[in-house]
Amino acid sequence: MAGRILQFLSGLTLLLTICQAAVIEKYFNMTWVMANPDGMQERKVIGVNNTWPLPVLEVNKGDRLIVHVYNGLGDKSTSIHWHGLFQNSTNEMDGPSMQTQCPIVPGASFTYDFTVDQSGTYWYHCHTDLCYPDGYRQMLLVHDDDAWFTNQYKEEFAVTVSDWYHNLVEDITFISLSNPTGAEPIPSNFLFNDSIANTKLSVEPNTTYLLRIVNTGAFVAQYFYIEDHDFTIVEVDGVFTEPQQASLIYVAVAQRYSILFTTKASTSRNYGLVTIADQVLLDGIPDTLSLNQTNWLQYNSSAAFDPVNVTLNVVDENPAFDDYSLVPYDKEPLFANPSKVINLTVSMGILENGKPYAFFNDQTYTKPKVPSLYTALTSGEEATNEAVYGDYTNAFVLDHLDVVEVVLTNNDGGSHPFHYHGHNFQVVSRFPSYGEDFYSLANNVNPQAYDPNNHTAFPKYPMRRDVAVLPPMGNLVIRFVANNPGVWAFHCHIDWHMQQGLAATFIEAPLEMQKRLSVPDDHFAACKAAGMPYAGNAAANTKDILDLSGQNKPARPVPAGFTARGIVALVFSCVAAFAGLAAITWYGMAPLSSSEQVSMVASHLRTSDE
Ligand SMILES: *[C@@H]1O[C@H](CO)[C@@H](O)[C@H](O)[C@H]1NC(C)=O
Ligand SMILES: *[C@@H]1O[C@H](CO)[C@@H](O)[C@H](O)[C@H]1NC(C)=O
Ligand SMILES: *[C@@H]1O[C@H](CO)[C@@H](O)[C@H](O)[C@H]1NC(C)=O
Ligand SMILES: *[C@@H]1O[C@H](CO)[C@@H](O)[C@H](O)[C@H]1NC(C)=O
Ligand SMILES: *[C@@H]1O[C@H](CO)[C@@H](O)[C@H](O)[C@H]1NC(C)=O
Ligand SMILES: *[C@@H]1O[C@H](CO)[C@@H](O)[C@H](O)[C@H]1NC(C)=O
Ligand SMILES: *[C@@H]1O[C@H](CO)[C@@H](O)[C@H](O)[C@H]1NC(C)=O
Ligand SMILES: *[C@@H]1O[C@H](CO)[C@@H](O)[C@H](O)[C@H]1NC(C)=O
Ligand SMILES: *[C@@H]1O[C@H](CO)[C@@H](O)[C@H](O)[C@H]1NC(C)=O
Ligand SMILES: *[C@@H]1O[C@H](CO)[C@@H](O)[C@H](O)[C@H]1NC(C)=O
Ligand SMILES: [Cu+2]
Repeated sequence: MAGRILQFLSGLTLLLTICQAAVIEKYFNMTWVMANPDGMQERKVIGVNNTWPLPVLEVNKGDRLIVHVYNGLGDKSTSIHWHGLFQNSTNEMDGPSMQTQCPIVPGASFTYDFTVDQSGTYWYHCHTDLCYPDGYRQMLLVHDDDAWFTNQYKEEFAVTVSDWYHNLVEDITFISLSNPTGAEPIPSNFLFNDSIANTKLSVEPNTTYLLRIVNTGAFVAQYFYIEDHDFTIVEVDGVFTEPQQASLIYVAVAQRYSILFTTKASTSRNYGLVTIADQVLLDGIPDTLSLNQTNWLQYNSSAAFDPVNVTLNVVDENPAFDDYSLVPYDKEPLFANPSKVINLTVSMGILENGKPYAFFNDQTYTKPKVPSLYTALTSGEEATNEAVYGDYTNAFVLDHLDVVEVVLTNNDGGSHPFHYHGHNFQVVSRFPSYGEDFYSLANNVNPQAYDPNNHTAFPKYPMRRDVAVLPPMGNLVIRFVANNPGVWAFHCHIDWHMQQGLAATFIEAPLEMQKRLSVPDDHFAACKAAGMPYAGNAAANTKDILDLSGQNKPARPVPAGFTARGIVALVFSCVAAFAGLAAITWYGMAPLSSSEQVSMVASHLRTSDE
């Protein structure tokens, strides 16, 4: 009897929880506004309703979020990705243009409408070409009273860290003849919560707080520590973890951490919240760019707020905590015996047009004419045939409930933070690991490939997250279960690299998608407004679904007999001859002011030519 009453009560609680779920409805008019977050240069940024930073979205687990987007920009297309949210049964709300929707062109509208059935720290950002570096990104926090650490802190804080450019993305020379080495644009600055040396977390002594940290940058990872305070990691990328002590973390772009920290007994002074940009990612560091920033834990408003004297030793003597050793709180066991293995080798290089691109297995991602989701929904039985998604979209079809293993091998001397939409994944192997050896292979000639028959033991309960970093010239092995029918982007989260084509499309259970998903009419209206087809294969052919003629193609590969390096040299000497000032024209056509930029380009040239 008691058992039955309990059962009844828990049923009632469930019912109440469902009934309590709120509907949070927002109207976003995307507009250009002026902002000057670092106090060094006012610039145009993308705001909502003429306001920037964008609104922080806060919901409770189970809530329904509806965001009506109007593109009031006039000159730029847009879309919103809800980073880390699974969009289980609502794939059409995921946001990446040409994968799950058409771009929202100026003057068009689009409604995102979905239920948030996860908890933790997320963010939202534009996912149409290069657009989030122009300020179009913000936190999305999902509160959950059932989180295991809910009762362990008094108050919570949430902050973003990010790189910042003083120029609009259109005004930054990147995929260009004048940048054949693909040198990523050096940020103008680094922001802490969209500001500089301006954030003070007001704390009481002897008290525990929760701090959420989101890297909303386009490129650069950052180290983070609190002066003289250790802390406890309790969440990564929306996955609650077993408590893990740490003193320094490495937060790649798009990654999130929640930490608990306990304040000291004394209020005699304030302590620094220190961020240090990972300089290894930068091809050069202009004198004007400070890699480190201090913000503060404010114990005492009358005491000094001194910048922390950061030395590089902080990072060298204290390798950042290796996220590979985290254990998810739910202790989900290793996904064993993959039924599908996808090998992806990452490389960077140029195509025949002399411009720099990025490749998975020598193929740069090129957008299809029809968003891949709409192809899956309109191709009938042929939706399971990879061919219909086109030859240049890096499309992989997964069976429903496949245990998928993705083996990433890095044939590039830079690290890449990989993100998968619609899931989090287990990180089952990584070489070299975070910490001292992370960059040890960067100058290798050949990558260290993963050997499925000879690797360190897989963790019993592997760390799960939705962004993990592939080390330079190393490898990374992730696993997930294809339990979310939909079209999901898999890509490097360095926005510059994604624009260069470092992306793939995983098509999960297309026949299940046809049964479960439905696309609202306003999504098709957005295609009409954009003049884009929304049915048929990647070439928009609806009659002969296997005829891909007319599909979008990338530039051709460098012809046989020319090495990529030869082309680089050729282009370089053409540019040099043209301008007579090789070093200055090299990096870009944008005006260059400092000699640092010149020497940084020269050093990039050296490393890539060796
Ligand atoms: C934007 O402005 C519209 C119209 O005034 C308003 O209804 C809406 O709530 C505003 N949205 C935000 C996020 O402030
Ligand atoms: C969006 O904002 C712009 C600029 O303030 C305004 O002209 C336009 O009417 C707004 N559109 C909507 C649909 O709110
Ligand atoms: C960070 O900025 C957002 C708004 O941009 C604000 O809501 C939030 O309170 C700030 N965090 C802290 C700790 O000040
Ligand atoms: C903090 O805790 C310590 C020891 O528990 C106690 O001695 C001290 O008075 C507390 N300080 C404050 C400001 O509450
Ligand atoms: C706060 O700092 C001031 C200046 O250093 C100091 O005089 C004061 O005693 C401190 N207050 C407390 C409560 O610790
Ligand atoms: C910063 O630390 C370095 C190395 O420990 C030291 O040489 C230097 O004097 C310090 N600078 C300041 C302003 O404290
Ligand atoms: C931190 O920034 C200061 C000021 O720009 C600079 O002097 C120092 O070298 C930087 N430290 C590191 C580790 O980058
Ligand atoms: C992936 O690579 C491994 C190791 O080179 C190889 O044995 C396997 O056949 C490859 N699998 C696929 C599906 O390409
Ligand atoms: C397995 O890998 C280790 C470490 O890379 C290497 O030393 C060893 O020779 C390898 N064993 C075999 C049988 O390949
Ligand atoms: C999606 O929901 C189904 C149940 O409706 C569940 O089995 C599956 O695990 C979910 N997938 C994800 C990624 O949460
Ligand atoms: Cu990358």
